[in-house]
Amino acid sequence: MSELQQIANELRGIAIELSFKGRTPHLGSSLSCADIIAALYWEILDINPQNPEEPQQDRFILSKGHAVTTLYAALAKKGYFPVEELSTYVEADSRLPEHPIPGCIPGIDLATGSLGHGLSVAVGMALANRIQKLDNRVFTLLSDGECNEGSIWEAAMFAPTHKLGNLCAIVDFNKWQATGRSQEVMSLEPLEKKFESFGWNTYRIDGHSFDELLSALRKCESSQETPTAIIADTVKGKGVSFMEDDNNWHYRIPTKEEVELAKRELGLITLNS
Ligand SMILES: Cc1ncc(C[n+]2csc(CCOP(=O)(O)OP(=O)(O)O)c2C)c(N)n1
Repeated sequence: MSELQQIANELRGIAIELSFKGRTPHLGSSLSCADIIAALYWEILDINPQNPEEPQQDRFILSKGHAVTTLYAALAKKGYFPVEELSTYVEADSRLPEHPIPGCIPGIDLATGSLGHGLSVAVGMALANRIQKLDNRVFTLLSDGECNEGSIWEAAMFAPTHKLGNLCAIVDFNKWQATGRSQEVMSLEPLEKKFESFGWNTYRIDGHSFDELLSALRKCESSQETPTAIIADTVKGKGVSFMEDDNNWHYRIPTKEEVELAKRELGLITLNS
């Protein structure tokens, strides 16, 4: 297992524990994007966790805010806040609410959870960087169901018009939304062609292949004039056999036994432990 895969699985393990402890849903959503978040935070983002307010660094907006447990896991492991604080998740007065809120922990720039807003704000941040001649980039992670919202396509039209080459939108295309198959609720295909026709550099990749993820993410260069869209084909619940591609895990909370089983599958607990 590669080091990056190991990290992604650790993020998955934390997301599973948090769902169990906090009795919060959206576990399948957190698991589908763990590889994307690991690739971003460990290989791509130029960030300074010790000084998150410093303007000269890349920014990441988790537009699909309901998957925040994976982001909390990454931010803790990266040093934005103490790992021990994860145990306070969703408790009264915790800095780790069920959806991300800026001002709670460092590293969260936008309140998300109400879907459809991340790309518009990321566009604004990228434009602000361009105006201020800052060369840092803005990345945002969208979900496929979220791409049904009109606000996404307004932002998608704006970004190429204003030559926002410092912007990268990644779609965690796990083919499910809350109540059904994305294709049946409102079809997005061919999604990469839609972004392309709006003027984006577009890549369609396997969102669980680190080679493909890193190769596509590295193509977002601040010096370019064209924004980048990465359509990442993923599996909801990825990494745990009994959660994969089963949309019950959009809402279901694991039992203690399921937590143990899942962590074993992820290589986080040996059979003897
Ligand atoms: C504006 C808005 N409407 C409804 C919801 C409730 N909700 C939470 S997750 C979700 C859909 C999840 O599907 P998708 O966006 O594809 O993300 P996934 O969980 O599959 O990664 C919905 C409708 C919301 N968060 N925001």
